[in-house]
Amino acid sequence: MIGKSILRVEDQRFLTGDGRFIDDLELPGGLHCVIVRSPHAHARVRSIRAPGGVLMLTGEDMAADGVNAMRCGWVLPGMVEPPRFALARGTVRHVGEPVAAVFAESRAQAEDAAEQVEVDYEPLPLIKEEQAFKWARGERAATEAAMRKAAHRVPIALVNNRLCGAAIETRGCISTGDTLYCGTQAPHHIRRYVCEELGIDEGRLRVVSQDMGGGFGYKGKHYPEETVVVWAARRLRRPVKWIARRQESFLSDTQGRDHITRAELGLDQEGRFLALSVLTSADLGAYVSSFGAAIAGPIYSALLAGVYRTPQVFVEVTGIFSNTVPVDAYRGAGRPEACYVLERLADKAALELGIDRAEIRRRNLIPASAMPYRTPVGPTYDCGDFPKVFERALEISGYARKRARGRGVGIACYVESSGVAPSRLAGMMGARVGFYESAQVRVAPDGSITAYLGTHNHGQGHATTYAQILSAQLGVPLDRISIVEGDTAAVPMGTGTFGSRSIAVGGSALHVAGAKIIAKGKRIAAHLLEAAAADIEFRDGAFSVAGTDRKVTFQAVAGAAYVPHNYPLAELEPGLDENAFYDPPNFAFSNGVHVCEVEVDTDTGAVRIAGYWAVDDIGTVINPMIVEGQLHGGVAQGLGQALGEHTAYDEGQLLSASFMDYALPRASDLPFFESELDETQPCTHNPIGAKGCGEAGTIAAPAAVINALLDALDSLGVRDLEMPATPLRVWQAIMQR
Ligand code: MCN
Repeated sequence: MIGKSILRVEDQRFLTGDGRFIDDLELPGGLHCVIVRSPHAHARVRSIRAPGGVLMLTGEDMAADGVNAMRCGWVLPGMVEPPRFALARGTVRHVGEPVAAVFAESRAQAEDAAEQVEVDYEPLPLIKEEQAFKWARGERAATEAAMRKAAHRVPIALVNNRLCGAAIETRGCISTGDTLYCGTQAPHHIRRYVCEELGIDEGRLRVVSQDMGGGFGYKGKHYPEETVVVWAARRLRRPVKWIARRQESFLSDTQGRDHITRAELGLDQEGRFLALSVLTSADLGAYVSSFGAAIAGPIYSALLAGVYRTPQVFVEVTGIFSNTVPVDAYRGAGRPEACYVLERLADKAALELGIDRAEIRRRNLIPASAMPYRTPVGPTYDCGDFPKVFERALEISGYARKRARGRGVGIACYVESSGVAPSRLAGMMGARVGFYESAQVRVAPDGSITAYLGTHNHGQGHATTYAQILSAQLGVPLDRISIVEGDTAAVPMGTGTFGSRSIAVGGSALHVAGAKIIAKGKRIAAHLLEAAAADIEFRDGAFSVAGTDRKVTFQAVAGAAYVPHNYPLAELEPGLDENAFYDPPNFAFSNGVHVCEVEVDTDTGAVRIAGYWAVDDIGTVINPMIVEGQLHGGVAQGLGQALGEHTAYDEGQLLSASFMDYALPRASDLPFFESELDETQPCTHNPIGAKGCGEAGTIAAPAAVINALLDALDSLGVRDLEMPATPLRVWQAIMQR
């Protein structure tokens, strides 16, 4: 079962039109809610008025009900956290900030009513350089000293463009007051935040998140509308439904990336890296969203050693506020930004020192023999054979091949902190939540199994891969295993799906719960077989007495557990139902090397991806087909960042609020990807040896593409290109050289 490309069991539902998305849900007697949003980037709200007959609630009503400010999930030491309310109280800090909620019997009526709301704003100047935090990693003085001794110093200035997510279904929240239905990647976290704000016991709110057309990181965060609909449903004593219009998504979904970085690499005569210093300014938007600060600070900075053996690395991140939509996780979350800095620098250094771009990397890769390897920026990599993966990627991509004019090739090596996260480490850096995962394995009397996990499946194939893990462990056929996620009433506890954590953390919790099932099953089997528990073996779905042919099936043991007529009741509870919480001792360090070949039309600046090769080490692979799909999706998003996507603001006004302006890649823009997995380095600290794969492509692709483009344009004298490298930008770079 482990390592088999089993077709995704969940797809039948989607392909036959049986998906149940958030907007499919209609609650009898429900009201439709439309949010009135600020058209100003920064303003004082003087008054809000609605004509008679319009049912409207505002921040003042929330304040009168004692609703607390929104909570963010991770607060860095010394961080400034401007109070953020689900409905604005007094000021607004970005276009799209919720100001009032209007309710009516139909969506159309609510839209009309919202247009009648009159808000008197006093526009304020945009905030400038308002600092949220400073976060540093590594030794500043030692890095400066090493830099001074370097034979070569290579500086670079980079922009990591701001992105936004684009799930097929927009966000939505529906509440009865006792239950919140919403498309979220982290139902238990959302329950906690909403309950804290409304002052209700967590046991009294159920959060349900089913099909939602993708999440991409941004649906894992806490949003104002979640609190608004639960509060309004309680106050109005009617169900309340809010669904974002697409344009509203651009104005209210958290956005991603947005770094400005100046970095310098010091090298010796032979091109060996001696010191790296990185200064980054990270725009957090108007408020600190759930993990916005953590991604810009700890998560990004921890990966700035990358796959390289640089003895001194110093990183300083300044988090700043701006009058824009808050920034938070977007697939990759901090890791693509780190990879981009390192890989652009490696190429620039190669060019300046006259060393081949593969060769300069080869001279600096951390060898497998150095594992476990402690980086100067915090993490200790437990395993990985970076040079092996590297050489293989060069080989399958034909890196050394001579290329036609107008073509270029680029390399990007990455290492990723998947399997987020050891709770203790996160706590030391300001996290307000834990990062374990929980799994419950409930065996029915007939031997079939339902497993409940705190992660969330929104395209990753969990219903299949989790079942594969259990099937391999317990010998129960796949079609007798059901996976339940996304309902706080069914799943005892959970953290959610983000940071490519489900397999490494959720899968491990599942495995630990499965082991408890086997341990208890052995005791039941020992009783049935009249043997000592220590003599019972479990293999191929049956319990047997070691060295004999006496055995009892898993199904028979399950039956005995629930019909305990012949059962050791004095020493064992009936039932076969086990729970496990798994908190990872370390991150799972997925790594890989991606190579991209591009072809540039130098007359128009149009770029075609001519080839894309990836070799990834994600430890033990559960389902190669699903993993390949995850890698493809990730690469597609990474190519989107490199070539087309950009969230543009002008004086606080969003210029890219539709898909006419925000250029997602299309299928016809993408090549066939060639991907290989190296399974020789299983994760050393989790029971299944798996590392995450859900973000890998997004991390490596932008750097691989831009490096390839600069290679293609090298003979034309182009030395720098900003993302997204649209045809206009490429053409301008050629003209301005
Ligand atoms: N897998 C495997 N073997 C491994 C690693 C993973 O078979 N060694 C399988 C897993 O069992 C799982 C899938 O690959 O079915 C992804 O696992 P993992 O890497 O643990 O990532 P998560 O399930 O935690 O997914 C999160 C990740 C993130 S952070 C974003 S954002 C993202 C993504 O996955 N958003 C997605 N992939 C997405 N895919 C779709 N279709 N839609 C999104 O919104």
